[in-house]
Amino acid sequence: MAKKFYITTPIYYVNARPHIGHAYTTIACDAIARRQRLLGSDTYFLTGTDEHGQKIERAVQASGKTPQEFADDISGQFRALWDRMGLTYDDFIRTTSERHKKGVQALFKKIRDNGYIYKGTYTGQYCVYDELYVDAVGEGAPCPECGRPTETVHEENYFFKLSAFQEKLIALYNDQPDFIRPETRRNEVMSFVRGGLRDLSISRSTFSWGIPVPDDPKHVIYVWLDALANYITALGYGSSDSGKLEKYWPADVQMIGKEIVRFHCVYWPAFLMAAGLPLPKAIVAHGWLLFEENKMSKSRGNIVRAETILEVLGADALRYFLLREIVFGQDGSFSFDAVVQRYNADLANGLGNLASRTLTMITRYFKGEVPYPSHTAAHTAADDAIAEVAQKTIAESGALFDQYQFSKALELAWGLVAAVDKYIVENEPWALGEKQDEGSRARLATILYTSAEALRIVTALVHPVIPESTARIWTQLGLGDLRKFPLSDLKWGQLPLGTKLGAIEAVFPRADKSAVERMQKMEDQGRTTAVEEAKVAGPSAPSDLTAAAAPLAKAVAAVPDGKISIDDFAKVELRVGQVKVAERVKGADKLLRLEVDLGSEVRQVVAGIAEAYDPETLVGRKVVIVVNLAPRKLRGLESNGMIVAASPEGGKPVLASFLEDVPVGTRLK
Ligand code: ME8
Repeated sequence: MAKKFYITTPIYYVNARPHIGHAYTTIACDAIARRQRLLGSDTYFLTGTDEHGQKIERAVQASGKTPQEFADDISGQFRALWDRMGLTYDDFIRTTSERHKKGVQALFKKIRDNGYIYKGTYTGQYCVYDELYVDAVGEGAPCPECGRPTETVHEENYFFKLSAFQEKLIALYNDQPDFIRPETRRNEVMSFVRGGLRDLSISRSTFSWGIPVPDDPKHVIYVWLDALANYITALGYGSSDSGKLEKYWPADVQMIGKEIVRFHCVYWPAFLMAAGLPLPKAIVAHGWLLFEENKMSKSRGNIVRAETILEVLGADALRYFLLREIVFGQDGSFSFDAVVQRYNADLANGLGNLASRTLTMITRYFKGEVPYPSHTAAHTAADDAIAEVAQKTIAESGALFDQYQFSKALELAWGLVAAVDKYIVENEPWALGEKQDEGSRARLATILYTSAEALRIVTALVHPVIPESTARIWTQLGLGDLRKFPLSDLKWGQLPLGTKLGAIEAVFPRADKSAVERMQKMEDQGRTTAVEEAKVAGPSAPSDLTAAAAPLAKAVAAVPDGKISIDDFAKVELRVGQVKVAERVKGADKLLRLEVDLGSEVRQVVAGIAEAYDPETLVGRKVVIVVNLAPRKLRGLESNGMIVAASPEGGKPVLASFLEDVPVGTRLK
């Protein structure tokens, strides 16, 4: 019977549209799932969206939609993007689906019946951004995880006896050293748990966008218990059909970003233990995609959308870049330049060129049929060397891939591409092609067979990473459907002699210089959609002092005598904000990047005030923000709101401020 293999991504929040950070995790899981299928495993790949909680409820408030309409829209966008990219998930779970709600309630009941849930009172700080109870003191105290202001929660809650699991968790980490990967994350978790675990509040009663607690619907279940349960509710936990659960649970790999390690490596196994369920085999945490040195995130507003790269270079280019360029587990930078460079060097000039020159020569010299290699006189040590490199690559590249070392695995595969390129250059098949004597023909046949066989091997090996283009090369090799190829049997010498090649076409057309520019432009122009996105994400978007003010002036100056109506003025939403973070923007003398607390959210605003104010002097200061301006990007940073200042002719801007104290978030009218 085939070995089963169950892999999951985190389920993504629907407070904003997907960006390449989400694509990164999902692509990595897709590549692993594809490899497992080729190796013959009965594979199940799950992804989905996380749709409840206070963070989503707040995001919805600005949208004029119901929470469900809102969630339907964004969840649909995630799914549509994954489909457009050809990701091979087997199921897409939504936490607002009935099957999930039932499963979560069943899990809650099970844990309660097992004696691990009790009622108590919680007073403390809550970070809505992280949906996390934190150790901090006082309203607005910064969250120790993300630095955003926390809110004081005083509620009667249900509590989970997390403290009862401290020793069991330590034993788990010791007994299963591979439970948390990589090692650095494991060490962090160990020291967190050793530091002591307090019981966890697992219900909320001050808002309603969640799954009701069974038998006590005034409370909704804490969003992380709700969300984590997806990994089993998708398999039918809590339903009458538990076939998939029995077959696939426990998960073989649960892939996450490093910021949600605690939820997956502490809370999740504790919930499972409390419910008497088996634990996943491995939680694998990768690093962050950075853009201009910061974590790419919707709240920072420095995201890049996957669609931009798909449009210009295709899905395989994005997949290859992310898995080749970033050392898995570490943070890695994204730039359009780097994507285009990788694409041209490794795909267009590397694999693409090897495929086209090999297949074109077979067509020209052997009427498009794979030639018979010589085993005697026309055979040389150089041919054997290629076969050896190929065999070694099969063994080593696969092992590296299975250890999540995608970058090294691909580097090795491209080592084979380079070896064959060199082999072709040194053996000059084009010169032999001019000759008709038997010896030359036999040598030419051997060289082209060797090249085609190496091409076949590298194509099969990297198929999980670049599925679309390798499937096309495979068809050009005359080999049919690559998805059905049994990868575990891959070895040198399987290319059937005399195979008729398919139609030959370039798989990776070279990207010209304008590719970078086009992608950058598309990102900057994505502003119409970004308006919605920023409203949704809560934090972040537009302003350089003067540039951002222009569209505003245009919008309100419509009345003939130059006056505007009170209704026009009311369109401009001005609020009191407090600067939490202020820093200079690299390479821009006039700009400061600010994070401004508006009471209900923290916004990123980029403002042209660097020549008038030192960033340090602004932290803690109350300012006036135009809240409802369309977001825009300045120096790659999204600015979401405009800071109000007097701008004397030829002088420096002076920030609007108050003589009396005013609460953060107050509207000016
Ligand atoms: O945390 N670099 O959802 P989320 C790399 N709903 N990966 C990134 C990334 C970046 N810059 N940005 C996002 C949640 N990701 C919860 C999860 S699971 C039961 C609930 C990826 O929408 C990465 O996988 O904030 C990260 O962990 C995840 O998206 C967070 O997505």
